[in-house]
Amino acid sequence: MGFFEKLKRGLTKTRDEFNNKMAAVFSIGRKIDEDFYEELEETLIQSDVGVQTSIDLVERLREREKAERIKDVETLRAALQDEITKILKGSAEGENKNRFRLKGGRLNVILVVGVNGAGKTTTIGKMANYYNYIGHKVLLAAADTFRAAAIEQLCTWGERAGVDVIRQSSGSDPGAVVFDACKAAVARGSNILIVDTAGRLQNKTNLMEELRKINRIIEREVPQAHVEVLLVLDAGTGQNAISQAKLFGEVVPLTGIILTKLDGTAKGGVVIGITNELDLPVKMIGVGEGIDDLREFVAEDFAAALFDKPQEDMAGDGTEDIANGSEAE
Ligand SMILES: Nc1nc2c(ncn2[C@@H]2O[C@H](COP(=O)(O)OP(=O)(O)O)[C@@H](O)[C@H]2O)c(=O)[nH]1
Ligand SMILES: [Mg+2]
Repeated sequence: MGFFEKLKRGLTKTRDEFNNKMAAVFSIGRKIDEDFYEELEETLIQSDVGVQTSIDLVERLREREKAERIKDVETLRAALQDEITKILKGSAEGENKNRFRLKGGRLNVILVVGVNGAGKTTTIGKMANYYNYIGHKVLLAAADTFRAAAIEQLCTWGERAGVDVIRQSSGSDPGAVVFDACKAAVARGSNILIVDTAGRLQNKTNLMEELRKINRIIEREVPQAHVEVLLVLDAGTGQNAISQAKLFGEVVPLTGIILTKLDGTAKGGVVIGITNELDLPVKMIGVGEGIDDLREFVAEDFAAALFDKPQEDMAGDGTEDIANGSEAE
């Protein structure tokens, strides 16, 4: 299957679902009244946008209807798409915060956090493969030391991607692994160090301690490094993803989100709620289990895809190959 085919398939469920629901609300010639706004709010909530964000969006539309003297639903629909794009871009001023950019001339540490099964290790494998492929010096750290299988899984991805993994035996201190990995990254002149972590939410205190410690070690050992803390969320968990994000945000300074498994769910609307309620940009999305199933998130395209009728070509699919991954400072 070609690249475009994969993209198209990746977002099909979310797109079709959102599309059908919106088509029902914004039916041609419909009057803009109280009933209309109520139905729109309900439909947004049903599309996993989240209660608060749905209310916010409807409020913004009411304001625009008045300010711009909007009389027809077609124009209002375009305004909704516009408001959703603004939310997804993470800024009303036009600057796009979504773009994931590496810093040139120094080490980039990417700390990957999230609950068990969210897709951390898989995503790290995809990222390692991509950055290695375009010529970066990538190193991985197996700091999910709780189960031997977790370490093995990362090593398997490392082999597939052609990237080394710093590891210790299972049960060892994750902080020690990160310490070793920081030293190794500096010694080898790596410019990207990606750290896999455990996500055992059952034991919140331990998890918090572990992540805080890892964060401290990175700050101490490689103070010159640019650090990104990316939270991996399974799109299929819908609104639950927002509470996970809040919890992790209390522990580590999150800089962005990677939303996985968009290929298997119709709940992609959750992206809007996450960005709005947490003020965190979605940086990348996972659209499959394969090594090249990771995409850069493009706000405008994603929003357009939600409103576009399914098309034969891939225009407005909401994704872009994660090209141009680096930027000099
Ligand atoms: N369909 C699909 N499956 C994914 C995606 N990302 C991860 N997975 C699957 O989700 C499961 C858990 O992933 P894993 O990386 O082990 O999660 P971790 O516990 O957070 O490290 C695995 O079976 C992965 O193949 C994705 O974007 N799409
Ligand atoms: Mg894992």
